[in-house]
Amino acid sequence: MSPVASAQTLEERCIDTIRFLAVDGVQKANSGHPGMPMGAAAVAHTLFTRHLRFDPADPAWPDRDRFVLSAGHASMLLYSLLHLTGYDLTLDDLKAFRQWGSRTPGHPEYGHTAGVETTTGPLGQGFANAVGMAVAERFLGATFNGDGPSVMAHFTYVLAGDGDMMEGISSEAASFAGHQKLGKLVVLYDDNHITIDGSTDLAFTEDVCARFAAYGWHVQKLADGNDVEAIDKAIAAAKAETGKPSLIAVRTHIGFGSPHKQDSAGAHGAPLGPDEVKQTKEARAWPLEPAFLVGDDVKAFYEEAGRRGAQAHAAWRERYATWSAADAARAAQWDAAWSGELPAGWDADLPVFDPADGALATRAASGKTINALAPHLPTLIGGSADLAPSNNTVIKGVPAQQAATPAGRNFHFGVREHAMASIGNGLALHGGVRPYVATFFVFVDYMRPAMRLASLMGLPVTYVLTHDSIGVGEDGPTHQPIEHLAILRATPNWVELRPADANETVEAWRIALTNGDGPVGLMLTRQNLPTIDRGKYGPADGVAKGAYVLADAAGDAAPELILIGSGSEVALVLEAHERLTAEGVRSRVVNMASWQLFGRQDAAYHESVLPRACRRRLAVEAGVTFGWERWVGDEGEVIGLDHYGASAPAVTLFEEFGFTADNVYRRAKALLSR
Ligand SMILES: Cc1ncc(C[n+]2csc(CCOP(=O)(O)OP(=O)(O)O)c2C)c(N)n1
Repeated sequence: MSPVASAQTLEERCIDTIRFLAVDGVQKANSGHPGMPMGAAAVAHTLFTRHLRFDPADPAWPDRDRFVLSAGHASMLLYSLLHLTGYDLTLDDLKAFRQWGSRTPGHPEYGHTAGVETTTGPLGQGFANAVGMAVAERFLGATFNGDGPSVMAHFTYVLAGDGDMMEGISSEAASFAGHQKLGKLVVLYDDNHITIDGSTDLAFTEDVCARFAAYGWHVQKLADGNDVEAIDKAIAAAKAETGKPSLIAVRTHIGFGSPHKQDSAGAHGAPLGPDEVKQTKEARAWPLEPAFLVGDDVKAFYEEAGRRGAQAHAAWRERYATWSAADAARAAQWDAAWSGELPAGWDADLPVFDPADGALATRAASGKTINALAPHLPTLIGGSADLAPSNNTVIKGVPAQQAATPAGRNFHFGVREHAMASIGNGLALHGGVRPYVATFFVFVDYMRPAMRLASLMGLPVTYVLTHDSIGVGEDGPTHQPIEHLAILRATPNWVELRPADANETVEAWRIALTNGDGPVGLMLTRQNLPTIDRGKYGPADGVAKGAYVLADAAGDAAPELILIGSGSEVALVLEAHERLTAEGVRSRVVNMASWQLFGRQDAAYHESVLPRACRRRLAVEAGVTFGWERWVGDEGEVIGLDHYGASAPAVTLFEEFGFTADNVYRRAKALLSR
């Protein structure tokens, strides 16, 4: 362990400053996690002052190093360093830790606090986000750098704890990173042997270093988490190893310096308490008053690190100027990619589908759309968790993303949905790329933790979710999503889109790419769907409003019946509508592709689509009826599926479960006669 404070050097006082900012912040809030910041202070200090390239004046500089605090509960560690190095975070902000309206929430929140690269707290997510950031860096470097000065060449660092290492997602992500040989990813593992329940011996006794070595990582082990020189050297060695991602396992001591709580779970998630704070400060020969003490020399030391970063940023700007002058077209692409705006003409080649061309699965229409977009959007990248041929996500004629082909745009995530979704978040967080990820819709169950965070952070990730209902057919109930639409519709800021035909699928992609401030999921069919005759029915771009009138009662008469459908069920509803219309019923068809988008429209638009006066409403969707009462009202009905599916050909399943035009017709008649 380090010498006590009586013999303290400036750097040791810097490190104790971090420790006591965390101790005082948690104590003042009377809530939070002091232990890990105390134990890992020297690790973070060494990284921030000797390696991390950042500019506090411009936290969004594209080529900054990324730092992810995967152990988000140790947020005071990050906030302290952001404050000390000169980010827009004051001492008063630290004093308002965990309070209403503060810039220092309990866990770091992306977009809320300058310098926070991603929202962390759900353990393991930050680790996988960082893998996404590292692969984005490699892709952009390979795509844009060329032979001259590099505009994209940075490292991605992670500080992770035992909890991150226990979570399955970090294993998936580490396996992917090892396979991909992400040489500029450096993970510092805060190996303090303590979690909430107590010692890691209770539940976590594997050899983490051996595991990472087996994944193909470069692994180093440090015995003393306070040995700044050893940490410095290890980070330097990790950076020098460019053919493999690096793990540095650092033996640290949770609650370092606390006489009674060091090395115990008592230091993990509760304030030390006034007595223990006092004794800890005494043990470190730290002044008892004032709390939140930052010495002038300490502040100057950290601000100098920030200034070095500003110089690195200035040097990058010069490189960028030379680089952009060498190839204006390339620079224009770069600028567009980073602005998040779509270049002129991006949608010039989007396909238009004709009913005469025959039926088409919406997954197939999506594949054609991706390939029409790809030449215009050079940083549209993505792929599938080993279902690429089924998800139709491959960009034709370009290589896969691999170590040997780092400019490749087709990602093979392997059978790792959880990490895929989180890596997708990391790609979006990094910036410069437009990511999409894909799997069968039912497997969003394996991705939800990361999807929720994408929604919370407002990340423009697109999810291609095919095989969206019992239309899966023979694979049976394990592969047939039933409740999934309801779950995602309940997720704030997650836009679900279930297009009814090929042309709506094109529009759905248009929405996904222009939505900007949040994730969009496209629920697509395995089975063929007829292409709706847009000469006769409403235009496909109606899906932009979530729900729209696809077919109406003759002569603009007020409808006496509204049939509502989504996705593959819209065709059945249309057929039933035609029969009813032929019998003189004033029927309207509403295509409700997205509750989330429809919910965003104003009351007047809602009234124009679902007039209050028309109470006879019948919704049809091959999923749970949960929530549909919102749209059909007290007097409406729903044809849905409140049980799991079955293994049989899709046509049989639709018939057996009542999803036929005939059944829609009969149920509508019954509703009218009630
Ligand atoms: C997915 C998830 N599960 C559970 C938790 C609750 N939790 C927060 S910290 C923690 C223990 C983490 O232990 P470690 O990473 O060793 O952190 P340290 O004790 O060193 O602070 C747990 C279980 C969480 N934040 N995320």
